[in-house]
Amino acid sequence: GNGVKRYVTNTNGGPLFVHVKDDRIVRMTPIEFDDSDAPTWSIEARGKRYTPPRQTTVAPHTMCSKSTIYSPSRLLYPMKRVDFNPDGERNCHNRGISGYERISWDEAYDIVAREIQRVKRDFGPGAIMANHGSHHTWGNVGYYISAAYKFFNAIGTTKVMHNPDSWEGWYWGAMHHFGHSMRLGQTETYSLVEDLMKEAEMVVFWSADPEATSGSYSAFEGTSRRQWLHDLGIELVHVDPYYNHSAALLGGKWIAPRPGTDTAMAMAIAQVWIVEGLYDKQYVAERCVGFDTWRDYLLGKEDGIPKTPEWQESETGVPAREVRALARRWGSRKTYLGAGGWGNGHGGACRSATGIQWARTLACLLAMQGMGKPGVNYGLLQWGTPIDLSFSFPGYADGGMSGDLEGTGLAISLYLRMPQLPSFNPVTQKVPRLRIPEAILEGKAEGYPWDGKTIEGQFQKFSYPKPGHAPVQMLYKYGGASIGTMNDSNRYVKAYRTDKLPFVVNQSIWLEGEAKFADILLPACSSFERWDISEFGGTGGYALHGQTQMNHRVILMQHKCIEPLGESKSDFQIFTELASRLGLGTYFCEGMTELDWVKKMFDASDLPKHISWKEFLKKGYFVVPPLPEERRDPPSLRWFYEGRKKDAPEPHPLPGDYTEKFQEGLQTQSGKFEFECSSLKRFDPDDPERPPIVKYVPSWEGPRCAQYRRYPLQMISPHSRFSYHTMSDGKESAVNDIKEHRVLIDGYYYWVMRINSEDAAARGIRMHDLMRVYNDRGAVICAAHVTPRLPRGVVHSYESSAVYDPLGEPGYSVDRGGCVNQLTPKRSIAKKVTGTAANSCLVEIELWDGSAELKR
Ligand code: MGD
Ligand code: MGD
Ligand code: 4MO
Repeated sequence: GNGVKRYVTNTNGGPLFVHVKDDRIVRMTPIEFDDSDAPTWSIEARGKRYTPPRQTTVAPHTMCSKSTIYSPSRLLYPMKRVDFNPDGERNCHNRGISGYERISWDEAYDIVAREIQRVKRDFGPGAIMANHGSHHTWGNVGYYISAAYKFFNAIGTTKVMHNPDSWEGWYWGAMHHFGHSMRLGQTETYSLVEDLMKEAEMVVFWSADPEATSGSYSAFEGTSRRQWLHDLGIELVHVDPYYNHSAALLGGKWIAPRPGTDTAMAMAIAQVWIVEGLYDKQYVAERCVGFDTWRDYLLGKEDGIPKTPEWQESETGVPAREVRALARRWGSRKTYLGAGGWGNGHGGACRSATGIQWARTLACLLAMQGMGKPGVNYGLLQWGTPIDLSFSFPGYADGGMSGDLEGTGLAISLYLRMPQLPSFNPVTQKVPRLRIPEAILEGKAEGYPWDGKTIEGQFQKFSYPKPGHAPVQMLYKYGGASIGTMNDSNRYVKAYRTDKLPFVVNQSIWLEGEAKFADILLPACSSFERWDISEFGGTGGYALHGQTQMNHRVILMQHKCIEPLGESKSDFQIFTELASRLGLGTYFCEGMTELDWVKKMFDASDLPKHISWKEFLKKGYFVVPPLPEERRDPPSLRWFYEGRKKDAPEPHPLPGDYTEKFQEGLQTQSGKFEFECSSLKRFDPDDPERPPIVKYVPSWEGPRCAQYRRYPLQMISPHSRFSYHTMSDGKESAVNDIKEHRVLIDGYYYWVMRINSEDAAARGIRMHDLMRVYNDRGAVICAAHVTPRLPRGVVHSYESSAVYDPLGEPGYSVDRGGCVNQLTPKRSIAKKVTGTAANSCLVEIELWDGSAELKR
């Protein structure tokens, strides 16, 4: 009625009904299912039936979408930096300060196309570097692992090799003990909700705050399930320096080790189990190898130091009796380990200098308790709902229209169902994402790859420049996140402000962060302004079957709810028109519109067996019926525990990665859980940072370091509860009004940093005072949130400010936008890996006197 039309869309924080009047979004709501939608599963546990609510949920960062779509920070027109002349003075050193003028799309395309041709002609293959963020407004066709990959392959680009930042310690560490490389060190994820509910007596949340991070892309789907924990009488423990939102909501015992010291605590737990016989000896004997070597290390036979609860006390600050008590409870109860917000594979502790040790030690703990036994597995009710995974619908990482058979999941998951022109990147030169500044400023960079095909993928060191390739002359960037999300990010600012990078084009929805350092700006529209198709939380790729975080499988038509704002266009459209300038238009889009591709993907899925295209277009979503109870997938790793053939519904690992017989045993050389890792032995048995058995080495940026005297506060910067990285922060978004996110002081929205009450008092700091947070890398102004939810010596701020607002010369002055990643170390977790150690960061804090000076 009254001229309001209801559309449907999907986002990385859940699906939405979008109510539109006169081409303007007026309201957004989660989807409530009706009787025509498929039924909901239920789980019977301990004499009761549990059923999740019949609706989808929405994350805060999605709920504020209206304010980010109509944000004053939207980039609405193609722009050129005023003092950038492609045929004359480029004034690269003025990037970030000189301002923009509006130009036509034609002029913008001409400049970008001519620059692409020029750098290839004058320098050769590799001169164009292409980079994108990790995330996107949603949609399988418009996604970057779809349209952008096709375009970047088509023109030939030096690829920016992302590090596996979400998985870090699991990928570089835990994977060597149990394989699962195709999940980057996360183990199988099937039917664990039911097993936990039926069997577990305790859940240990370790560096896990699913109520803040909601797994990935799954809004509050897990929240209703975790409400059942109390009813089921399951005991909870939270190990986190921050009394996080999950601890606050669910209750339980809170243990707060100093950041980056958890390994010591975990080893002490193992030591107690060994001494008191509280582990599964049969499992360790039959399903594992190398235990004796690790046991000897824990008992002090190697270095004379038994790793007792008393030993760990000086490292972690956690009283020995608490660790001993936890070890005894855990060793005598069927316990789920919820490591990181997914339950396994994530966690802020994996993104620190000791992240590899942490993930490895936790993997060893779970092996000692019989990983795969009923009630003993990874999880915190986030992954593993009993939905039907045999219904085929591609995930967003499965390649979309990219044609990219090498760099996406296309070859495995989609190509045969959705034939398309293949695309190959003729350039094989790569630059590690965390080393972009060095590549540009010093002309050199090295890294280890993110390649999960095999365990050994990560050992293939690469260097920039690659022999015979051109140095990077041009950057094609998607969005403006890096200053808020990468480490020691003043480096990125400096790299932009130099002649060594003669051309930068940024294709972005918002004019924020590093987008303000581009020469040419191409305005992209949001997913609300274009057609697409996707599944709620349907990630695919390395996060195969991420849908099991959801209570229902919901596949969505993403309606074009409104016309693109201003002169913005969809990424697909921009790429099509730019490709046309290079004679590649038809090759890029295959003569199809976005809506044609959406229909093609619909046809490639199992949807047409259940719903017509017309009906799907009209209704906007389809709920996949759940499996009948007797046909549910078996719980993960039960096959391994019972010594059977693998029966998990995943095509991992590669057939050739099995040692004895196909589908028998783990991916490791022995086929068993390896306390002593044969892959690390083969690679470098003498690496002190990653020895074959896991050992405790104190953090290279922590309380044991010399600089701790000058910078006595450990800053952790985990993922924001309210924004999705830089998306929905800043932009005058409604999220800014959440006082835990930003605080309005004297007309400016300041980023929040949490500080222990006594640490604050010692510095004369009170609630919402402006603080200067600094170290040798930079200084950031934050609003103080004084709290008892942190132990002394630890400060907590979320990463990912979208706003970079230097008070003086960019790269050399105080930032009041809140990019705390200006303070985090660029050093990799370990020498022979490329990974972020963002959570190992020493700082000092003082009341801010208004000064803009970086050094004093
Ligand atoms: P995102 O905000 O996901 O951050 O770091 P990034 O990948 O740098 O970047 C997405 C970008 O794409 C944004 O600029 C957005 O505006 C743009 N974008 C979104 N949708 C579209 C679209 O449709 N079209 C176009 N053209 N652009 C679009 C994430 C990274 O941060 C991650 S994943 C992790 S796990 C790390 N975590 C972490 C941490 O724990 N602590 C600290 N201190 N730092 C961290 N950084 C890492
Ligand atoms: P983090 O917030 O980095 O999340 O998901 P996770 O990796 O699980 O870390 C979880 C907890 O670890 C935090 O509560 C933090 O206090 C704690 N922690 C930090 N250092 C230590 C330590 O040394 N020891 C211990 N024991 N705990 C520590 C990340 C995941 O979240 C990812 S990778 C992405 S890309 C998504 N990002 C994201 C987002 O930006 N916003 C929202 N709302 N949700 C998100 N979900 C996803
Ligand atoms: Mo991540």
